[in-house]
Amino acid sequence: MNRRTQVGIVGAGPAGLMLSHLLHLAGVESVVLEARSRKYVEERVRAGLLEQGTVNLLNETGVGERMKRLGLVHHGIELRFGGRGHRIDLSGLTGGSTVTIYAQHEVIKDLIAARLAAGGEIVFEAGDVSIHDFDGPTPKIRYRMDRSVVELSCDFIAGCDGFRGICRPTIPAGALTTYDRIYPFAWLGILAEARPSSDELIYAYHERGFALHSMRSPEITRLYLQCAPDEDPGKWPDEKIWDELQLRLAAGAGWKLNRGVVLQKGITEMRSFVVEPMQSGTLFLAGDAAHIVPPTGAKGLNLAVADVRVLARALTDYYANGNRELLTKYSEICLRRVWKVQRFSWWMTSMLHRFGNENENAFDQRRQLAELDYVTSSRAAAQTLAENYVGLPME
Ligand code: RFL
Ligand code: PHB
Repeated sequence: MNRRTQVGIVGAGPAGLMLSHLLHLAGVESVVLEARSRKYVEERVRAGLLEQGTVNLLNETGVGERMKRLGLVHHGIELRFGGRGHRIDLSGLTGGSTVTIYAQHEVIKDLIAARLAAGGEIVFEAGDVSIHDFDGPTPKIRYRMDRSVVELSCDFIAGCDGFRGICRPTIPAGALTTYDRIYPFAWLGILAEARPSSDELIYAYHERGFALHSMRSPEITRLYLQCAPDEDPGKWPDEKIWDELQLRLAAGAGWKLNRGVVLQKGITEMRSFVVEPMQSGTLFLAGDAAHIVPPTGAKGLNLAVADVRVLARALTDYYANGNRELLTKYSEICLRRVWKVQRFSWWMTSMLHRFGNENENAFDQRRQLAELDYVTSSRAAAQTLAENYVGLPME
């Protein structure tokens, strides 16, 4: 079967769905092809922290209603080290900006509902998706639906299929330059039926390793522990996880972490990765397909949304005015933000984690503590953290 659309989008994550939504609002037609089922993508536990700009965009484009009701607005975060907590006043340091805790899969549900209500098309469980002819003006996406092969012709392809998708690897070798850093640790994350033990997020530097206290709702806590990159979650029974979190997050004698039933457990690898350029002919990469950051700065989802804002604007200008200039500059515009966010995520990661014996010595630990001390005692340093954490302005 052959069919046609203006923009073919591979992947129904935050990048693909937001792009489809923004294009629809600008009168541009798209079809989203997703390898997984709707249920799977609506339940996949991932990010939880939205920058001010992401929140504004969801509100301004009519998909912020549930987020306004269920999201938790945070005005600050806490850095814990040396057994003490130090608050970074995000709002006070940024002229009133905040971050919002609202789970990524809730954003996904809201975007899917909005696309379907507007008559948009998302093909779930699309099999064997492949992309073709993007070196010319009529690229094609092939996929399998039930027993038949479908060919979708389009003007442009948006590769929004995440880090392990097919779009980036289909670009001929040699056309892309890869920048990559793998860290010698990972995060063991849990989602637990436990009241958060603090109103704000806690990032803890501890001699046993990093820990993070986050949340999803007044009843659900999200917690992470630094662990080995090849850690077997099977070796971490729930009690051991709670004991370790208590040790690393403790500040002062009386502080007690609320415990509860562990609902989900998983390992997250820590990596910094960028490809340049983020486009090849009529194929444009966005979100994790083009770059990933270690989660310490809470930036991946927000960066994916920032990319597709730029892409939607460029495509809209092309369809409305026949102007290709923004499309030509897509990669250049995105990469300026991408590298600043890479720098911030690397810096937060380097400041807060133990790097292990081979790469680390007593000097590094003293340096990390001095960095934490500086960030929490100098207004200028705290402001640098805060303006990056709430999200740099869009170009
Ligand atoms: P996604 O979300 O991976 O979506 C890609 C979609 O493409 C589909 N797909 C395919 N579809 C068709 N054909 C194929 N061949 C396909 N291959 C893949 C996939 O099924 C999927 O639906 O990429 P996108 O849209 O670029 O979004 C990126 C974000 O998901 C990611 O950056 C964040 O989750 C990262 N992240 C965080 N980001 C934040 O901004 N704030 C946070 O607090 C935050 N915390 C986190 C995180 C990521 C984590 N993990 C699990 C990696 C915490 C964790 C633990
Ligand atoms: C989360 O809530 O999942 C979360 C929050 C902040 C981070 C990373 C993850 O830096």
